[in-house]
Amino acid sequence: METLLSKLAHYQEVYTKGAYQFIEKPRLKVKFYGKFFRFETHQDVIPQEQFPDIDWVSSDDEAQADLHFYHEFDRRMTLDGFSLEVSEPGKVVVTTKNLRGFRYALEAFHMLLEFGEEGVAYPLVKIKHEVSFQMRGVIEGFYGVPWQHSDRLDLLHFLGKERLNTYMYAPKDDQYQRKLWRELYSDVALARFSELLAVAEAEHIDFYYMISPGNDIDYTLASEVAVLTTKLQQLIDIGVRHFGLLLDDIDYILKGNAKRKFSSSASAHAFLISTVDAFLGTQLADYRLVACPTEYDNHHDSLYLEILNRELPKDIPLFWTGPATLATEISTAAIETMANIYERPLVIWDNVPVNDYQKDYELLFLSPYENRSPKLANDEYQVVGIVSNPMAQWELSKLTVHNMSQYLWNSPKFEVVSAWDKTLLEYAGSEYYEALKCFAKFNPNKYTREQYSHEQLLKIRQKDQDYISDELAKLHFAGKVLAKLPNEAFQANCGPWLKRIEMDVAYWQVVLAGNNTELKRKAKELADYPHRLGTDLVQKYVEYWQLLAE
Ligand code: LTM
Repeated sequence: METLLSKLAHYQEVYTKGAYQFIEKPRLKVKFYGKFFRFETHQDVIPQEQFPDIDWVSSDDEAQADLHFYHEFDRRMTLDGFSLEVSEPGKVVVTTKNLRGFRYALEAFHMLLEFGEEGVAYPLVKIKHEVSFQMRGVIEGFYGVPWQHSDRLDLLHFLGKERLNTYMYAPKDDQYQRKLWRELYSDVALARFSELLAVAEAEHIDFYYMISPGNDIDYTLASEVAVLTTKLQQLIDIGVRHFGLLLDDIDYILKGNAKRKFSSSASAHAFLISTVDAFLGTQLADYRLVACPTEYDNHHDSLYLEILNRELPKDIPLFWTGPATLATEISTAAIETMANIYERPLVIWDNVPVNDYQKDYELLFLSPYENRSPKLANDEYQVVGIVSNPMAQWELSKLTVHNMSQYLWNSPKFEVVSAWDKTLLEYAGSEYYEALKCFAKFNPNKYTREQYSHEQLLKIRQKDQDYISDELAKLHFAGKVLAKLPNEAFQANCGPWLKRIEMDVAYWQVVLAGNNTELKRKAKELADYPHRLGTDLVQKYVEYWQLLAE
């Protein structure tokens, strides 16, 4: 009973007395009744590889089924939610509003089945889950070298596994996305997009193509709009149905003709977004457009937001990053204020764990998804969803994104401390868990938590060298353990920081030895090394005691 309930703990409603049904067969024969759409068969909706021990059948003459499995449609359910009932032996009923919800129900069903030597057992149980946020995922929206194609493929599988449903392609330094937005993609680039789209579809992920023409588009010229829509047409032609128009980080002071034609930059932006929306409407029966305003991180009203909101169709969602670009927190009070200003669906572009600002690329941000109100999902705020903008190091970003996925799945039940421990354990396995926990502690996200604990600062002030030696010894050991973690992508991402640990440990020995010339030489060597630990105890100690000034 305990294990069943703990296995199902991430679902909102679970009802069971613990009664089990047992079938003395090594394989199950399950008859599928697809009532969700006409002619639905198990081949349409069930990935066979997920259930190697089940023979699914849907034809009428297969009477000898061990289980009868019904899939039904219910329009009142929430998107991606499901209910699963095994209320009588031999009968499973899954009800959903969409196929993604069905996929999640299948996962739950899979968890229920216990295959053993003697046969298969399953409990009588009722499960119901409503996902907190409709849109859940990642925006590749950072400055710097964009991810590799292989990273993106890996990301799409990861999102599917994490029950996330959105990937937004918006790398600031894909020249064709921003600086050279007018240029068309080559056939090779389009083939890559097609491959991403195919994987996204298989994983039930919405693939968004985002474009950023705001730096130099002339809002007054029909020819400019035509260039933009021709570019979008390329993506439409290969099957993209979700788009974004990004007007962040641009100079929005109107110039020349635009100044005469539009009363404000907000009007120009509303015009462009509406025009793109209308264009998509002429090309696609079913599409989605989201837009990023230039003022995306307000914690107050503004003339820009007032005009944009007034002139833009109400159903187009706008991005908000929280009350700061790199938001320490997104509180209930903050969303309440901005929901009243946006007065439309909004998508939170959450700049965690991104490390592209100023010299943040020298750091890793390995922190939980924290300081986000559990009430962001409340209907009255119209938050459609949240997308995380990760680090250039995709593999290491998985930690925060995995943690975030738990919040997005069930925000009222999200407990950050236990969820983070679980995240680290699931990622690293028990052998590497402690090491990863220690390493992560030394690489906090400086926007959501302090880099030094109160205790660490106190010990430095007390000149407690033993404390620092102990802390460094733990980190050093953790680094050595992690260097053996069998994951190539992890090693590639982490390598430079594991080396930095070695350098810091050697530096500390020089500090302890008190050799001033060597100290200066080492300090220079470290300053030139482009990777740092956020919690840099040695550096803090050297600064506090002004050892380099002597
Ligand atoms: O946050 C937004 C909307 N735009 C940019 C991002 O592209 C960038 O990654 C983050 C973090 O530096 N800041 C921005 O302003």
